[in-house]
Formats: sequence, structure tokens, C-alpha cells
Amino acid sequence: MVDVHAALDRAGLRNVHVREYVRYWAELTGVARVEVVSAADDARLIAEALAEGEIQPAGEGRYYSRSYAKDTARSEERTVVATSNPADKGVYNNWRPAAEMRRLLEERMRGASAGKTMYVVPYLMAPAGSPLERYAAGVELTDCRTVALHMIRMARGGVAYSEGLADPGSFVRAVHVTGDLENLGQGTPEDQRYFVTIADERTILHFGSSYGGNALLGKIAHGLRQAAYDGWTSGEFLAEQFMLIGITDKVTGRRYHICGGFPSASGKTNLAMMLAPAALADRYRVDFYGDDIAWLRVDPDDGRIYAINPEFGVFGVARDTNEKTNPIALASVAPGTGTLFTNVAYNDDTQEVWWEGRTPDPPADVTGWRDWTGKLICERPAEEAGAPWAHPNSRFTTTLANVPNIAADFDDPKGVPIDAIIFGGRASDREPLIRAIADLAEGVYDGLTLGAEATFAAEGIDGLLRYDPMSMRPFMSYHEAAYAAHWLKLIGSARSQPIFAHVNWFQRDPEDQHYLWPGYRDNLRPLLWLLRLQAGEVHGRPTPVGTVPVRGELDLDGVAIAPGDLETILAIDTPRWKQEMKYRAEHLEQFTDLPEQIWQAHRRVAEALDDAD
Ligand code: OXD
Ligand code: MN
Repeated sequence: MVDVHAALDRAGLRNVHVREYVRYWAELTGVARVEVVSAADDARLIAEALAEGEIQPAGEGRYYSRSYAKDTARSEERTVVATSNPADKGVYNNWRPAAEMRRLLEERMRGASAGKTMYVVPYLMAPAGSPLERYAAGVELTDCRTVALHMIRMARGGVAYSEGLADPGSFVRAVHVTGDLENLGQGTPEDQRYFVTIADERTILHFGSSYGGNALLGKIAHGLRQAAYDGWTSGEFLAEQFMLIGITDKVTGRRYHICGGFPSASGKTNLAMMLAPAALADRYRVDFYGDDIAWLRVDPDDGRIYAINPEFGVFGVARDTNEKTNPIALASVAPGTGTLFTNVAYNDDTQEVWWEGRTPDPPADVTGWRDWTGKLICERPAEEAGAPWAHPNSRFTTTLANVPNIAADFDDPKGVPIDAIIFGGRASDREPLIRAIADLAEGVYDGLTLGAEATFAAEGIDGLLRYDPMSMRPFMSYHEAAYAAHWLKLIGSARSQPIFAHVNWFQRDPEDQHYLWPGYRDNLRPLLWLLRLQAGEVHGRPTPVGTVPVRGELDLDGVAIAPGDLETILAIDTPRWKQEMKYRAEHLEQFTDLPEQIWQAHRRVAEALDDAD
């Protein structure tokens, strides 16, 4: 039997609670070896993974891996939030009883790591010294070396974190067991996978995947689901799937911070990594803090909302990342960064990687190129000729320090004060470029009714959004009415209120489908307008759904936009909005006991739209 204690002694891991936790799961899963790892082990783990063929070199200091073909994305149907209190059941959290899920997962995990190494990764989902540090500590146990390599990039890690706990027994227990991927029945009625957060026991048990979104337990399972639950039960904070950026006005020296939620495929990572457009670059600088998660709390000293990015890296979608859409992301994965690519296309001979949208066309010379499943492109049968080379959810994993415009204070334990909270989904009509919302209940209402058009025609009805409240639909860990109440209470308790806004970069011309707004770097312009509105420097035009810019208030220096297009994206399409209000009412009615302030906000907007006729 594996000598767990000797391995923990060697690593200097003395916390008795962590030791007992590791012993329990090492014995249950049947691992052959236990190893405590941190960033200091990266070079050795990389060398071992290369030697075992788990990863391949992708140019200097970069690596490539393929996952099992049926294990390429998060599985929302197999994801569960369990507690001992049935009242925690909401619409989206797939609630199940804690005792039942623990039993089930223990059954699945028993002996399932036989012969493997258990990597013990103590981690912290916060800058060290953060006021939220006690909610940030965790120890992931994983039987997969590439998962350990990802964790080292995505979370601050090391024994110091588990040794230095103020309450030595208080850490998230996060167990990942890969399972026999080829025999798990993924997507069938016999699906064996389970991704469970037992939120009131601060325990995460994920079985049946080695894909990052299911296996890097610090990120989504702890950083979002567990943290959202902890933030609610403690009353201390919000954990949201939000990007976080800083904007510096180099003339006045003022710094602003904006965070916000965007459903997937709505440009969140590109926005988070945005640079100022050339015409404004002398005056403004945009700093990156995070692309995916923010924890928000009220600071007792100045009464403002402060945000941290609890992560230490970026686990970004590769598809469509190129010099125009996101030059910062490309620089962040450049040679020498230690980046891990997953499920992109790979060239055996040159060690290059490629994904759809990296260049307009795939490499012309297909020699050596394999698609994400490992098939040589030159051997593809004719009927597969047009199939993507990279998986649509192929990823790059790189640490924050590799992002060229990472904010100088990204590691500040206090976090940064938030000026504005924005929401934005992909909508081809109705939603203007930006509409500002000063009222808290209307801002929270806007977040709860956030949605994006279904990506595939088959999944959606024309004009109907797939609602994704606050972009947290897959990460909700308690019921939505309590979630709304927690938002109202926490943000409402701040002495200085952030402004809310809804943005949309994706309106199209109904005739020829061209995008009406250029997007990308130019998205800074409506955000600057929002900050000027908050400062009282511009006044905009009030509408039933918020304040929109009047033409002259947007700095459009250097933007090529047709006057008619600008008019459309600053207009409110009242009939379409009235139609949307009916869908919103149906969406909100699912959430029993929603706070009355949210319904009042809904009715205020609906009545204002009626009066606008
Ligand atoms: C996600 C992610 O799945 O950030 O949302 O990876
Ligand atoms: Mn995400």
C-alpha cells in the first residue's frame, strides 16, 4: 500500500487535516504513489509528460496535448451541486442530496486510480493576504499529470498555502479522478461521469474527465460554484463569471476598473484583453486583470466594491484568436511562455499549432499536420475534407504573468475598486451598443435577464435568447431568488455604488448581415462614455431601458462607421423590446420568491416601454 505519510513528510506537508484527507482518498482511489507538487516541479513534470508521450513539444517552451475524443468540454447535464438542504434547489444548479452524491462518487472512485500517481496540489484562489483568503484555500488531488500541469498554471500553488491556514481544517477538498475514459458512456443513458460540488461540505468530487473545465477544480468548481455558495452563506462576497479590466486616463492619471459577465461566444476574453484603439492610445491604457472570474466584496474602509481575479492563469478558447481579434492572447502564448495547448491542430514535423480563425485559411502545405483527433490531414477521406482541424473548444493555458498588459497591481490582496459592472450577450438586433443603468435593482434585473442568441439555429427560436443570468447559468450553486437577494444586499451595502451597463457589439444589418459596430479595440469607446456619464461629464439620452449615448458624446476619432449604422446601434427598437419583455417575464417566473425589487424593476421597464408608444 502507498506510504502517504512518507510522501507528505518529504514535501513538508504537516497540516494534519490535509494529511488525513490525502490518506483517505489515496486509499479509496487505490493510487500507487503520492506526490505533492507546485510550480517548482513544473520542469520535471513537463519532462516526465514529454517522456511518456502525454504532451508533445509545440516550439520553444510550449506544449501540446490531445484529450480523449469524447472528453472535450464541460458537461452541464452531469454537473451537480449537492447540499443537505433541499431548499437550496434552484432552476439551474441541478441540486441533489449531499449524502446520496457522496456515496455515489465514492463508489465510482473506489480503486479507479489503481497504479497511478496522485498529485497533491495545495492552491489558493486569491492573491495571498486577500480578505477573502479563507474562502480561497484548497487542495486538489488528481490522478492526471497534465491536470497537475494545468493547475500549476491556473492557480497559485504550494505547500505554504496548506501549512499557513488560519483554520487548518478549513480548505476546499477537491478530488479529481479521471476514470476509464474509453468506457464511461459519455453522452449516453449509461453515462458514468459525475461532476459534483458538495457545497455545504466544501468538497468537490469530479469523476470521468480530464478536460480542463471538468478537471481543474480550482477554477470553475471552487472559483465559481463553491465560492458563490460560500459568498452567499457568509454574506461576504459574490463570485461571478466576470472579466476584470483597468482603464487609465494618462492625462488625468485616474484609474477605473470595470468587471462584467458575458455568456459564452460573446467576446469576453477579447474584451478583457483589449488594447486601446490607435487613435486613443496616447490618452488611455487598458490593463488586464482577468478574463473569467471575479470575486466582489465591499471594503469596510471606503465602502466601495472591490474585485479580485482569484485565478493565476488564462484557460482561453483558441478558436478565432488572431492578430485582429486578440493580439494580447497571441503574445501570451508566444514561445517561451510554458503554454499548454489542448485539442488544436498540430504539426508533427515542425511542432507548429493551428486553429480555425488563426489565419483565414489553414496552412497550404499539409505535410505533417494532424487534426485534433490525431488524424493526418493528408489522409482525410474526401467526405471529411471540410471538417475543422481544431476542436471548437480547443484551448490554451498560460499564466497571468505572460499577459503583456497584466496590471501592475494584479496581485494586490485588496483587489481593485469597481466603477462599473457590465453585462453583454451576442444579439443581432434590439440591444443597443450600450445602455447605462444607474438603479441597483434595474442593474441586477438586467443581469438576471442576460442572454445570448443560441449559437446553432436548431437550439433557438428566432429572436429568443438563451437566458444566462449574470453569465452564471452553468455555475449556479444555490437558488436564483436567494442569488438575486444576495446581489441586492451586497452591492446595496456599498457606500459608493458602481454604475451598471448592458453592451452589445454584435448588431447586424438585416439586409446584408454586416456588423454595425467594428468591435474589438473600439469597444473601449462606449466604456469611456460610461465612465464619463458616471462622472457627470455627459448626460446621454434617457430611454425606457437605460441611458444611451447621444451621437456627439462617443469619441469616434478614427472609427469608420456609416452614419445610418451608428444611428441604429444607438436607437431603441420599442416593438422588439416589448416582445422581449414577455420572454423575460416567463424566464423570471421560473424563479420562485424572486425579490419584489426585481419584479418592480421589470414592471417599471415594461411600463416605460408602453408609454414610449
Ligand atoms: C468555461 C471556461 O467553460 O471558462 O466557462 O472554461
Ligand atoms: Mn468561463
